[in-house]
Amino acid sequence: MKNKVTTLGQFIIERQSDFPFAKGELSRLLRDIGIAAKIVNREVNKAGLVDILGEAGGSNIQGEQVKKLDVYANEQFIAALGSGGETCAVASEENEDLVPIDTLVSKNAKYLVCIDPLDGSSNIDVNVSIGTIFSIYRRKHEEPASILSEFLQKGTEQVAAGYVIYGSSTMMVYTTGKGVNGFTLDPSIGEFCLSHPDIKTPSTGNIYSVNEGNFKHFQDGVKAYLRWCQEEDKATGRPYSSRYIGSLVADFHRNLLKGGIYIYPSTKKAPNGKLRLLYECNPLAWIAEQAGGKASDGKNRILEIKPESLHQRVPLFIGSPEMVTMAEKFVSEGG
Ligand code: AHM
Ligand code: MG
Repeated sequence: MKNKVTTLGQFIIERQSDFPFAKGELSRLLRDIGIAAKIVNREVNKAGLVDILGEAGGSNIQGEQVKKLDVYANEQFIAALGSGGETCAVASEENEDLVPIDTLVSKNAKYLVCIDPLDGSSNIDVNVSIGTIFSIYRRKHEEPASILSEFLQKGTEQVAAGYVIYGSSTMMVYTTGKGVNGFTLDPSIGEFCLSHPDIKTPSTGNIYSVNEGNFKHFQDGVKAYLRWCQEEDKATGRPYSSRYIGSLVADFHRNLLKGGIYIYPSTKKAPNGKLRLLYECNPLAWIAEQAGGKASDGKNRILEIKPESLHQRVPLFIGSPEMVTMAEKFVSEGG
């Protein structure tokens, strides 16, 4: 007999009782994100047809403007969140300012969404895995004037967070604070199906992921940690393997399943690193922790950093807990 298939929609309904005070709004919001992800997935899959359909940013054979995929993804997610009616504003990597959702259905919406609609910009046009990252907060006050400050909640206040990876298969992975579950898109039925229930990350691994091209610009503690990763040591399985795709979601996802550490440290040019706290680091940090992993800026827990602005950057050390702890030790000792 075939195993029972659980779709994302069924799973969300089954888990609704995890939120005894919610009336199904968060479930509907997650479902809306799943629908937008499928639409974006369709376009991402067609990206290889640029010669036929027209290059992103240029025009197609009908002379129509072809949207860049990241712009397209942003519009799709914002439209899905807008028509769903549960979101009152969105903070997106693609928009300098907050995007208020002002529709009749969203008048009393309770949720705020932070999103990186299509992460891994350098990989979008070259058929390499990319992703979407999202983070959801509950509104604390009703006054419109407070919306910006409500987006600046610590990561510990997230009510749901997840990512979609557009890879060799497309997956959605999310948490609502009760573990992490992964769903693989079955294109033949157009549904995300539960494929990775209750994901747990190994406590240690043998992969380190960092842009070593920037090595010269790293602080001494990070350099010392990377040299340590490359040393030979049978007991800890070193030297570790270096794996770096340059798409945060893809690098994070692989390390989550196999064990490993992803690092985007501060550099001389970028003292706060590159990645954004609200829609890149916080959601992945919560997923990592929910899977038994760890996420830090080299010193402090990512989820406890109080954001000061929407597009704030922070250094990121994330993955298997023992590896992140070891990297922190090198950083604190300074080399
Ligand atoms: P993006 O939001 O412009 O795509 O930048 C984020 C990406 C991450 O996905 C990736 O891990 C990192 O930037 C790679 O940066 P670099 O090319 O500096 O190594
Ligand atoms: Mg990004």
